[in-house]
Amino acid sequence: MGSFGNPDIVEMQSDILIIGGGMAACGCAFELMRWLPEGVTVRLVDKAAMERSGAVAQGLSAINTYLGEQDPADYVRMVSNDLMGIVRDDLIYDVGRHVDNSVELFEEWGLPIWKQPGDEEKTLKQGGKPVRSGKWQIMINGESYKTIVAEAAKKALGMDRIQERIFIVKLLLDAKESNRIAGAVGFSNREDKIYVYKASAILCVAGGAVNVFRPRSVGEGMGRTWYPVWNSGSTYAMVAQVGGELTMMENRFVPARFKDGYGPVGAWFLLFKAKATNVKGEVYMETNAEMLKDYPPYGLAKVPATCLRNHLMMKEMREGRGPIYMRTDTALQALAKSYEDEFGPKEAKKKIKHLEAEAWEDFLDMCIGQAGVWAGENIEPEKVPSELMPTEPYFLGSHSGCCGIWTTGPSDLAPPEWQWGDNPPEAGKDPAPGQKNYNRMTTVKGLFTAGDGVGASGHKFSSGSHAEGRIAAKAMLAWVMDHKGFQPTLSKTPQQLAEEIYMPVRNWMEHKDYSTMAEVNPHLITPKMLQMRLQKIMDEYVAGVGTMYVTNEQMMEIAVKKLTELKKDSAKMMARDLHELMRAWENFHRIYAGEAHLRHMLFRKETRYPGFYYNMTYNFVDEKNWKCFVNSKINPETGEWVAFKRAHKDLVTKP
Ligand code: SFD
Ligand code: AMP
Repeated sequence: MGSFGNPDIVEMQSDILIIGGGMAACGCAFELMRWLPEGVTVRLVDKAAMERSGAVAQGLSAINTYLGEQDPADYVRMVSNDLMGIVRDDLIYDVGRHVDNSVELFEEWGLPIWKQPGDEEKTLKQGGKPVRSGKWQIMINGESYKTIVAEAAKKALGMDRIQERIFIVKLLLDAKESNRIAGAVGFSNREDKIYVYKASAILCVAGGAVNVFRPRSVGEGMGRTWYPVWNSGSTYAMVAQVGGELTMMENRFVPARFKDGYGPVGAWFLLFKAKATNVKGEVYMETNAEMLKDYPPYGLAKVPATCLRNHLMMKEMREGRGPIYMRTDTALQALAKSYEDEFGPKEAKKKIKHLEAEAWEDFLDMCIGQAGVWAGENIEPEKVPSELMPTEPYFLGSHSGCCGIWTTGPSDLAPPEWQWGDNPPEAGKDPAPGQKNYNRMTTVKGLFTAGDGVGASGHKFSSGSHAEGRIAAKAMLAWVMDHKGFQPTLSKTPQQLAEEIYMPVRNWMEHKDYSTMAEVNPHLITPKMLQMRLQKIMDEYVAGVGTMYVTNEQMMEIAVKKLTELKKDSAKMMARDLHELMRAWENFHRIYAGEAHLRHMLFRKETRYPGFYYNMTYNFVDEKNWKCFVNSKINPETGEWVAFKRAHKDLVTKP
């Protein structure tokens, strides 16, 4: 039996390894088991418990991608516009044409999906019409959404193929074949055990990155953020460290959210038709509409891009016309009046009660903290408005952001430069022609991703991430079948890997008696302190909330220097128990994700996403020179980063 500081080492091998247990992982697991050929082995490893892990842990109240009768090409147009034109149409179209089937499965597995009057008894598959909150979004009773989706994945895989509460620390390249994935290594956060995995194909789907920037809620509300605190950039960091090409890491998502509780706004804007106003009651989307003309065509679209909606809101805050309010009161009152006019007072009363319940349920389903704020502050949303606030930045590739990893696209849609197999492209070069393509493979052979992992293709949300996991599953099976003879070889022994992982534990054991307090010890840094230092740098120099999302080239150069020092000092991080060991490794991942973001921001000489961040050295959109992907890559041997452009291509005609 292992003990703290002296863990057991367990070696495991499977053809396929899934890292993560979120929406993409569950989709992949489910799809793999539909096709799994005899003799092919699979393993899924999640740092938490699949039933409540990842971004959908709390549940959701809407599924934001369900196309129904709409054309996937229109979906591509919407996503492209929302992300200021620089996206991969092939990847988005691919999600669009597959996503509905995942939603239909969720319903089959027990997820209640709201239906229009008269269609309550019909499933989506039977032609039941969903209640749409917006053009692409449908309403659900989704408190148990993740539980339902995870149950189906667990049932498909069987628990003997699943390991929970194991944090993957790094991916491992093959010792014999260059740029070829061979395995991963992690540790249990419950037992003194290190796990060394070998595999022929790996899906790295550990979600986006939260807590890289200083959150608005600090001491009093530490841990309160909008995106899931548990996702710490592992996807981007681990893939980058083995040389996988990243794309659009300069993109971030700064959602406008209900202040302090981080309650999402979509249902309020789209379903309840609420307006957001400044302190004078002016609708800034109307009074500041002129500003959109600076950003054609994205600003002049019917629905201006998410960052531009922020851009108009932030002007009000900067010029002292805050707070910004979501007018829940006038929206609910207007709906109540329309019920009275249509149904008369008695029937209307019932409907209004139901409406108010829905307003609360929107938060109770996916952001309980916001319902807590309303209750704690005696807010009755039908009577008073609630404050909105732009949050700290997050990195994600599945919601209204598009940072992530550069992958292949579907063979029938992607142009040749976005397809590869055994001979992935080098930095800035095109892949060799005529290769068999494997959809959603990164530029590392055998390494795949999906969901928040795939860059330049946002607005997949929960359903699209699940569908993308399924897409990757099929390609991974093809990869495994086509590389049957592959025997992964690791360049380090399991003992060497274990020593690397337990470094923070060794630090603690060696130096703990130097002082009486862990926080005051020149040899040690607690993960909590290191995280705060990272967040301070990112906040103050890389356009966090502290500077109202503003930075410039000189400030970012300072951040590069500070991050370099931080990285050196991170070798002193300590861990007093397994939980703290996980916190330490989360920070190593956050640092890489933050550094990638910073390096991409420095490379892109324009402000492509006003409202998400402003680079005041180049505070404009430059369509001529910068309508291109910014990609980057680390040399896994030297650790050196390079950033470079890749050409953008529209596959779907845009207005
Ligand atoms: O309201 C490791 N999302 C919404 N999607 C919708 O469809 N509708 C909504 O209503 C949505 N909204 C919303 C959403 C998210 C959140 C947090 C809120 C509100 C409050 C977005 C989706 O949830 C999101 O797009 C998908 O979940 C992304 O899927 P995926 O698979 O890429 O990530 P994941 O589900 O978070 O899973 C990550 C997994 O990785 C594990 N993990 N495992 C091992 N080792 C490591 N080092 C690991 N690091 C992480 C995690 O435990 C998890 O299992 S609304 O705002 O619009
Ligand atoms: P959110 O609650 O902000 O995460 O948004 C949920 C969904 O609604 C996403 O698909 C958003 O793109 C969309 N959405 C949110 N606010 C607006 C808005 N003001 N106009 C159009 N779409 C929106």
